[in-house]
Amino acid sequence: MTTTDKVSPTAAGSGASATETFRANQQHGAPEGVSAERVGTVVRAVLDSVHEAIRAHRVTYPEFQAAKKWLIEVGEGGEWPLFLDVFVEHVVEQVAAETQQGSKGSILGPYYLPGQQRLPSVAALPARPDEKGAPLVFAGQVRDIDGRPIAGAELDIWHADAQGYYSGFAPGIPEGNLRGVVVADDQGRFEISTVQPAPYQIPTDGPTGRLIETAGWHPWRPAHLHLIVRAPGYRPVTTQLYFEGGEWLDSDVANATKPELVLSPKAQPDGRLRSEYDFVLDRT
Ligand code: MBD
Ligand code: FE
Repeated sequence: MTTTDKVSPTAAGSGASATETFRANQQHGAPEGVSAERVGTVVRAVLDSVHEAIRAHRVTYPEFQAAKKWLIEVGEGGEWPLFLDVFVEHVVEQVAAETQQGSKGSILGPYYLPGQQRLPSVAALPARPDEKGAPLVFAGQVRDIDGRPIAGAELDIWHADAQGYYSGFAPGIPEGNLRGVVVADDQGRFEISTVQPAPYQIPTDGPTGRLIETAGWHPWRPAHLHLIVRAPGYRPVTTQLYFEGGEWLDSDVANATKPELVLSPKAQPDGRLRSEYDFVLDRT
């Protein structure tokens, strides 16, 4: 059964679909690259900081029980991928970025689906006949850190629609909509036609949304394109690109924006918005 067979009609269902997707993409057996020693060290440090917060803020029994109830609900609602990618992944990405040259990365988030349609270097992402949103052309070149074009580099791209919904994680959107793997030409060039996505709102009817509301934060991410750019012999770059002047750009709930990742699309004579962005990959 695929994820898209079980899309829930509620906004919070996107969390549950993200949990299924995460599980489906994990290797079976012991997780690779995770040692028992590190579990002891890191979990100890996390628990120590929880204990410190309890002491510093004089956390009470009713508060402890409320926290336990909420944690159970996050699991039952399948919102752990959503919660962890929104509130934790950006720091993991920062640490990982310290050892990688080339284009800036950003977080993967919960809505990546592997195995999408492969498309030529000049292509339109699969879209509905009446797809809403301003037409957008996204073009550029993939090069190595010495400036040489990388022929046949893949741009695995996915983004929300003009209502802020992702195919595979919201009802009524065709499978694979606004997703694709664009294969760059022999000069590493690509030109992708799509539509401008809307900002993304964390579902307000689930436990993550209720926490955000209760804490008085906002549930928004600025509009963004997701990309994984890859080529054999190079370290893949997982990133996101944002839009100049976009709402929530300076207060992303997921803390995943960087100044280098902001596009400035210009209107072309044909009325479509166009943005250029080049990627640089680091050798493995
Ligand atoms: C998103 O669309 C997203 O990109 C992240 C990181 C978290 C939640 C929703
Ligand atoms: Fe996203």
